[in-house]
Amino acid sequence: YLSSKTDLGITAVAFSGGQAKLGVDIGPKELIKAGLLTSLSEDLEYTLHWDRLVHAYPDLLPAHDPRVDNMLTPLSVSAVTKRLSEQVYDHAIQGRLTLTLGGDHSIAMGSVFGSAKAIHERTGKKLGLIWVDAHADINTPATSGSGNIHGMPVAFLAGIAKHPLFAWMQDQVVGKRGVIDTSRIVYIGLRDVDKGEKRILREEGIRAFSMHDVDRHGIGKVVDMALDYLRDEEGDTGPLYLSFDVDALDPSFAAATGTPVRGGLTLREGDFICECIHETGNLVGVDLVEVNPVEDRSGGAIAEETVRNAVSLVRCALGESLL
Ligand code: B3U
Ligand code: MN
Ligand code: MN
Repeated sequence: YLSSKTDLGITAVAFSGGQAKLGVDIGPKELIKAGLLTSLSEDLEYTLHWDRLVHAYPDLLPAHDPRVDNMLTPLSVSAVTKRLSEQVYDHAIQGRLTLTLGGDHSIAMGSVFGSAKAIHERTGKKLGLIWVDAHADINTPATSGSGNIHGMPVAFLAGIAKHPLFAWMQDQVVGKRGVIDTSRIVYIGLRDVDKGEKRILREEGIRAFSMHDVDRHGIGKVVDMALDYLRDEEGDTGPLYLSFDVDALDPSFAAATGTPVRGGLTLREGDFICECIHETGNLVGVDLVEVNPVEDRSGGAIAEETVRNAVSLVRCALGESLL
């Protein structure tokens, strides 16, 4: 589904407006400082297409951005994700693999939208979305307890949630309802899912592998089941998008994040998921989000560890472990 296996389109997004804690906006800078991009070009031999900017989109952020229908800072989130969707689209329409560094998880509304649109135009195929996270991020504005939009991106992408402020997401409908069909979403790592979200998952019949499933079956079986679920009769998964929230990892591996939840994936389990998705040869886009270096009261060691592990996840998704 890509025009080359080595062209990588990178977008770095310094955005924290999908939730309330400052610091997640410096995630991309820290990932880059830790050598992520040099290792992708030097070790993994990708040709990087990067504007060398970490986008904060100051021109898009309104001075006044009050709560609307229970959504916090909706104007900022909508404007930034719309712009990001265009940036990712511009990479993806040229057949590049895309990598988007966040930022909080609301940015996936833009990155996944841009990728899904480009892939559909290029190949006629619908994107499969693998969402690795402690949380389901499928609240609607009505079900959300926090009002934080980083808890809602899947609902908007699937068209379960719709809102006039996010009308741009309905401009070009690739799927039946939203840009991603609910039948092409699969979760891994869930362990902190709100009551309203559980109801949505059940009603929509969305495939989700919780930490309970990881314990029961082991990560190998879970990843097999997740990929099998997306396969067609010929065994093809179709184009795959990996949206990885670093809080899917256990806090012992990734505590520098806004909402750490105990009982998560080990680093190896996280890396393994990424490796298996790479192995399919069908990966077209990756997000790595919710690294918050400020969420560290240890003087830096925890943030450094989280950043290092996040770098490992991305490297594994991009082929690090191939011999
Ligand atoms: N489900 C809660 C909490 C949450 C979602 N995503 C994160 N936290 N990182 C919410 O606010 O929607
Ligand atoms: Mn998330
Ligand atoms: Mn999360």
